[in-house]
Order: sequence, then C-alpha cells, then structure tokens
Amino acid sequence: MTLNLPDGPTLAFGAATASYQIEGATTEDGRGVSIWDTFAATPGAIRDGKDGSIACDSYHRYAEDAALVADLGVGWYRFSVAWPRIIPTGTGAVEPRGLAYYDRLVDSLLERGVTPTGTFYHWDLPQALEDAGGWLHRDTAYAFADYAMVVHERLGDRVKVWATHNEPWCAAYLGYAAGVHAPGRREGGDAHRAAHHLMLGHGLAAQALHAAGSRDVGIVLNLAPIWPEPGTPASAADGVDAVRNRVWLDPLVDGAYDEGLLRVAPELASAELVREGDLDLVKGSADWLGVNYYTPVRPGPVVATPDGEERHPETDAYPGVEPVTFHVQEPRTHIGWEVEPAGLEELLVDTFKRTGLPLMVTENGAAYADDHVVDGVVQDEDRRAYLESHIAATESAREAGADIRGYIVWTLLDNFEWAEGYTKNFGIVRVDPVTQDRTPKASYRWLQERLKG
Ligand code: IFM
Repeated sequence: MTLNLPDGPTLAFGAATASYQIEGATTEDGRGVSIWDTFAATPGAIRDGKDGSIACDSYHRYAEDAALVADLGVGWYRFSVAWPRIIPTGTGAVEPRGLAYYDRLVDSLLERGVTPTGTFYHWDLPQALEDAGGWLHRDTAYAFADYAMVVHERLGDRVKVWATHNEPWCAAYLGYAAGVHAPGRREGGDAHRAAHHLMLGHGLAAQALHAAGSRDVGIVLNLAPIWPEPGTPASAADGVDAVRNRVWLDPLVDGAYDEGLLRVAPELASAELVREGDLDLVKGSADWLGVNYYTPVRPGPVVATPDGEERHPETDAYPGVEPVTFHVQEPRTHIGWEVEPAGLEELLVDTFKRTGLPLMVTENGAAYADDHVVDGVVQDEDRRAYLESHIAATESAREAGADIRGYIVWTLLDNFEWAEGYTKNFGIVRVDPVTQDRTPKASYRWLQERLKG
C-alpha cells in the first residue's frame, strides 16, 4: 500500500524537470563526469553542438525555480538526482556538496508548500561506470541500488515518493542500440542486456528502499500505444510492443519475459544474463507506476525515407524486430511528434488494467517553436491546446476507472533537449539562452488560472 502518493478526489498537478537538462554547473562542487557530458562533446551528436554545462543554471537558481512552481499553483515538483554529483565515479566516495544541493532544493520546495518527488536515474550515468561497461554490465545494477540508498538516507525524511528510473527504454535502446542518446553505442541485441540490468537495478533498489521503510517506490516508463499501419506484419507489431512496453511491464507484473519478447530478444533467455531470482525481485517491486506519454507509435511496412528527410530517430531502437517504418500523422509538434490525446487515454486505461497499480502521468507536454511573442511573452496557444486536450484525456481515463493520481507537465523550463540540444522548447517558462532569465509563457498563465479553479 502506498502512503504518500496523491490520493485526492481530483487529479493532483505537478511540473517536472531532470538534472542534466536544467542544472548546469557540471564541473562544480566535485561533480563527476556523466555519459551525457561525454556524448555531448562528441562532434555531430547534438543538433546544435551544445551541452548541459550551463543549461538553465538551476544549480544556482533552484530557489527561483521553486518559486515558479509554487506560483503556478501545482502541488508537486518532479526532479531527478544527478548520480555523478552524489558519487562522482559511480561507486565509492560520496560527495557531500552534491547531497547538500538536493537538500537545498528540497527544502526550498517544502518551504513554499510544494511536495517534491524524486527520480534516481534520468540518464546521467557516471562516465566511470560506462567505462567499465555501463548498463551492459551487471555490476552497474548493484552500484545503482547503492547510490539510490545514499540519496534516500539523506532525503528520505522529506521526499517520500520516489521513482527508480525514468524511461529505461531510452537508456537501453536509444543509448545502446540506436546510439542517438548517450553513451551513443550501437550494440544491436546487446541493448537487451542493458534493459535487463536497468530492471535489475530497479528491483535491487526497490528491495533496499522497502527494507528502509519506503512505501512509495515506483518506476517511470515511456510506454506507448502501438497502432500498426495497414499491412504491418503481426510479428513486427508484436515485436515493437514487446520491446517498447512488455519488456518492462511483464517482469513487474508477472516476473517473466514473455515468448513474443524472447522471440525478438533471445539474449533475455540466457541464464548467464537473467540469473535465478532476478525476475522474482522485480515482480511486485513497484508501488506505483509513472507513465510518460507524448505520442503514439505507428509501425508500418518498410518504405524508403524520401531524399532530404531525416530517418526516424527510433529506427534502430528495436533490435531483433523485423524492420519497420515509423509513421507519424498530422498534426505534429515542433519535434515532429504526432499530437494524439486519445493515445494517452487508451494507454492509461490499458496500463491500469495490466498492472492494477496507481498511476501518475509523470510527463506530458509539447515542443513548439514559440515564435509568437507579444511584449516579451511567448503566446504558445498550440502548447496550451496540447496540454488541455491531454489533461482531458487523463480525466477521461480516470472516469473510465483507471486509478490515476496525478498529471505532471513536461516541463517547467525550456532546457537541454538531449540530442536536439536547445533547438526544441518544451517549457511552460521561457529561459533566455544567454541570461537564463525566466519568463512564464501564456501556457503557464493558463494552467495557473485553471488551477485556481
Ligand atoms: O526531455 C525529455 C525527458 O527528459 C524525458 N521524456 C521525454 C522528454 C521530451 O523528449
């Protein structure tokens, strides 16, 4: 039974960020190097060639950010902890100045009446661990659980709701198969090893956190409704669903990898990789589930990419699955993702049926060009409409009986959007790229009014 998840008669609201995307100060106070520092320094890896070294400078401006969250009127702030700030080389010595930063952040939220919820891993793996094999290596799972406990021992008196990982699909498959995220490796089916070790790390951390008395341990998944185009081989659609969704949900619910997944990921049948007890540890380990949703996934028969058009970034992110082309219908956001709120409603209803767990929409939001500015304020009607339709979809899923506790908007601030650098803005607050000054956009004002009732 969870104790601290929101549980009111209406949806709780929040705003989310992630450490590498906003903090900056990557060389300050003993922080170690992360795989995103290294990847961002690789020529061609990031669309605008930039990195997170300054980002939104939230390492210094956290109090201003906390005030923006409080003024917005949401009750919750979702943040992530940078592992390399806490244990700079991944294992061993703890950096007290890193812990002190999150103390300050948490206290400044609580002082303003905002409840913080933390994520231990939002992709910034210490580079030293990657050098030793990263998530392809089993030891990383144990190092992760140890790190999570260090953070929990320090912040657990004030932060009660925790997620182990954010979107492990991206960490495993964009990072180790497609190579479009850090560490930028293209290891094919070995990426399934990364997926297993991420889940093992979740299970080990959840076990230790529960033993320490935590009752609100979750994991955040970017699950997707899979909507195959006509003519898609059933085996391809099933493979995409297996690698995107079931590789996480089946261990959590059943403590097993299913046959369809093992067909495309024979690596997961290896007793050397999946050791006795691993999946038992994961089964039932989550007290709640975070669902991040942006867009549906539409696999279709392979068609050649027209000249001059970029390949879909997820093209190589489903190792073992027969090749498909990912289709994207209109309307689309600035990052090219289809806008389809019905996908969120379907996903929430289905995920609740599958897991029976209390759910939070832990991320939802949209990138737009933000090129309509009046008196210095971004008039982001498109983002407002996106948020409104997706909040309505969340309410509908709740009315249909899914136990959904909250909706957390991605994201508070325009920030470092991974391989897209600073070219895609998801924030409801504009951040000046030179001065880092914050200016709420019209979508922020709209949400603020809505929350006033
Ligand atoms: O910015 C990311 C976030 O870090 C994880 N979920 C998706 C967002 C938009 O791409």
